[in-house]
Amino acid sequence: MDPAETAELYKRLGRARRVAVLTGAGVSAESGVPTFRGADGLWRKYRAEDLATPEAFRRDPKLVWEWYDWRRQLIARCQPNPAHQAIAFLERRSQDFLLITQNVDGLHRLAGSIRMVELHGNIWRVRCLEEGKTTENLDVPLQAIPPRCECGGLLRPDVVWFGEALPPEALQEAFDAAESCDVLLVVGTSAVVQPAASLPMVARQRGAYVVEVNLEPTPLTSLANESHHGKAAEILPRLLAFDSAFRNPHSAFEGPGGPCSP
Ligand code: BJW
Repeated sequence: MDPAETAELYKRLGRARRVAVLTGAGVSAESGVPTFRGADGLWRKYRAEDLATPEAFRRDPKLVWEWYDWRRQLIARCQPNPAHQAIAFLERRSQDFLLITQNVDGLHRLAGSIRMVELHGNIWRVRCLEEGKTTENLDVPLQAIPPRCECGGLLRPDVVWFGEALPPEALQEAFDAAESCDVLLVVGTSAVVQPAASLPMVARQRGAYVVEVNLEPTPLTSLANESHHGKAAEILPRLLAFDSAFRNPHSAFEGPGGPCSP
């Protein structure tokens, strides 16, 4: 990690009024949640159009639910990792903060993040196709596949599939944050799925300092002010001085820009 870049991020965070973080599947990789793309990604074993589209669900709801039931069982065994914890720490250290996640696993909330929007929904919620009502469902494994609502209607996972609109309020909040933040951290996303992939571009155009953390280069890398390549669970705690802040809780962001909170 380049010390000059770390110092610059520290300075920016110290001065920032608004901080935003965009996360993708890579932030949960070290918790044991598979990513979508890449060598071990879900899309290597499964075809996205067979499982993550409304057409796939209409064609074969049982098949789609079996996949989600398998993923829910896997995620239920996972815990937040130091990357999730460092982001929750950054929220507590920031005046105005928004976490924008594409992940559906719920691990950010378990790590203590509060101010967040889930752009692609949440795997622990279901939606009734008859009533449109959304409810929490934590059954692991599911009691029946496909699960049904009390009204008899078919339930679907409350996630966003390809070709579907994102939750409008969450999307608006995400774009507002991208347009107005001083610093945007982009962690563990391939930055190819729209509209989330546009958020770093918007932030950069509006003058934000954009920092990427990813195992490998992405389409965002050339545009970001800083790119750090490696595991998020190792890089983020160091980058945000989360580990040293545990030893000295007053140290974080007291860099050249002064302490973060007034
Ligand atoms: C690590 C790491 C470690 C690993 N540390 N890093 C052409 C142009 C523009 C748009 C389109 C287009 N063609 C089609 C579209 C639209 C489409 C789209 O963007 N497609 C692209 C693939 C081309 N988008 C949509 O359809 C969206 N809706 C939409 O556009 O609606 C329009 C509309 C408006 C009004 C009415 C109706 C419609 C919806 C997108 C929904 C995406 N859904 C999914 C599934 C969610 C549910 C579920 O989980 O089952 O969301 S797909 C999947 O991709 C999931 C993710 O959230 C999303 C993004 O993936 P992510 O998080 O980036 O993961 P990966 O695996 O891609 O990357 C992981 C990264 O981590 C890698 O870079 C690794 O290197 C890194 N990494 N380990 C750090 N330890």
